[in-house]
Amino acid sequence: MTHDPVTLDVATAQSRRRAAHDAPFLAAARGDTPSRRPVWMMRQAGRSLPEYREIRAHVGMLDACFTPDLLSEITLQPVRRHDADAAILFSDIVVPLKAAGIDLDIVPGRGPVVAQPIRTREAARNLPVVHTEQLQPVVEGIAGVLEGLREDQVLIGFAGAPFTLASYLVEGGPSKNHEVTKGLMYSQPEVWHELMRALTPSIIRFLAVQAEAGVDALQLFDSWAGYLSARDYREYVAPYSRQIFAALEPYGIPRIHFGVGTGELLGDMAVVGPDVVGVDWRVPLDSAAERISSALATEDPQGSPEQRLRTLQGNLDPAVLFAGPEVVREQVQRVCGEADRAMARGLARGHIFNLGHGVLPTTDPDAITRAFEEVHQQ
Ligand code: 1CP
Repeated sequence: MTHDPVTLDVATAQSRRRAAHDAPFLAAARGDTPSRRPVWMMRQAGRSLPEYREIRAHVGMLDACFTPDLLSEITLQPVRRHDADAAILFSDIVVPLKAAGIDLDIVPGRGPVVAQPIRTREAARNLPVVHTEQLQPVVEGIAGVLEGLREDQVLIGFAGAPFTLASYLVEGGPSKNHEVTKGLMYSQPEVWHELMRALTPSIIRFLAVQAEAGVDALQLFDSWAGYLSARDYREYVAPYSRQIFAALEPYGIPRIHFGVGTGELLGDMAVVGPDVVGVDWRVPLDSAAERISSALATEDPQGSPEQRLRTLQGNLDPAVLFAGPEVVREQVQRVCGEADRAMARGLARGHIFNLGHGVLPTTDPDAITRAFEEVHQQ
C-alpha cells in the first residue's frame, strides 16, 4: 500500500491555539527566561491519583481514551492537584492504532495487547492508516482540556514513535527484551522498513490532529529505543522519527523527544529534529547537554552556537518520590543545579523539570505535590 502524504492545516492549528505565549513551559522550550521553572511529570495523570482510580473503577482504559469528558477530566486532575505547568493529554500510544481499526486492548496490569501480531510483509503493508474522523473524540477531549487550563498552563499532545509502537505490534504485547521485534528487524529488514513506512503517516496524523485541535506542544515517546545500539537506531529508526519531526515543523510548537535508557542515544535522538530533549534519570543533565550539543555540532558544522542548543527535560528518578521530603528536596535541587550548569556553560538553552520516566502507580500524591512546589522555588 502506498500512503498519501499527511496534509497539514497550519491555519486551523494557529486559530485554535490559546494566547499562552508567556507560559513558563513555552518560554523554557524557546530558550527565554521563564517566570518560574516549569514542571510536569510523565504519567502524572493516572493510577497515583485516587480521583483517577475512582473514574477508572467504572470504565475501561481505552473507553476512557475515547470518551471526551473523561479524557479532559483525567487530564486536568493532576494539573489542579499539583499546580503543574503542563497537562499531558490522557490517551495512550496505541490510541491511533485502535482508532484505525486494529484489534487491540489495554489489559489491566499488563499494557497494550494486540490480537494478531504484525510479522509479515503483507501484514505490514496492510496496516491501516488512521483518518482524522476516527480521532474525533480526542479532538473534543482536547477542547475540554483547553477550557480548563489557565493561560500560563500548556497542553502537551503526544504519540508513540515508530520503534516503540512497532514493538507492541510485532511482539503482540509488552516485552522485556524486544527480541521478536529485533529478530524481525535484523532478519527481514525489508519487512521492518515496510512496517516503519506504514506507521509513520499514522503517527504524523495523530500528532497533526492534536496540533490542529489546539495543543501547545507535542512529545514523541520512543520509550523502548534504549534497547537499540546507536548504529541500529540510525539505520532502522532515525529516518522515520526525523520524518515525523520535519512534518510537524510548520506548526511552530515545541516538539519533545524522549526514551528510557537512551543515554547512549541522546545525540542521535537530538539530531532527528526535536526542540526539547527528554533525558531519563541515568544521565546527569549537564552530561546529557554535552552529548546533545556535540552531536548537533557534528551534524551541522556550519551552524551557529545557538543552533546547537536544545532545552532539556528531566530527570528525577521516579523512585526518589518514595524516599521522603528531605531526599526529594535534595534531589530536586541537584537536578536543577545540573540543568543550570549546562545552561551556564552554553550547552543548553532551557530546563523543563520532569521525572526520568513516568510516575510509578504507588507514589504518594502528596510527595508529587511537594516535588512540584520544590521545583517552583528553584
Ligand atoms: O489502568 C490503567 O490505568 C492503565 C495504565 C495506563 C495509563 C495510565 C496505560 C496502559 N496507559 C496510560 C496512559 C498513558 N500512556 C499516558 C497519559 C497519561 C500521562 O502520562 O499522564 C501516556 C503519555 C502514555 C504513553 C505510553 N503508553 C507509553 C509511553 C510513555 C512511557 O511511559 O514510556 C507507553 C510505552 C505506553 C504503553 C502502555 N500503556 C499502558 C501501559 C501499562 C503501557 C506500558 C506497558 C509496557 O510496559 O510495555
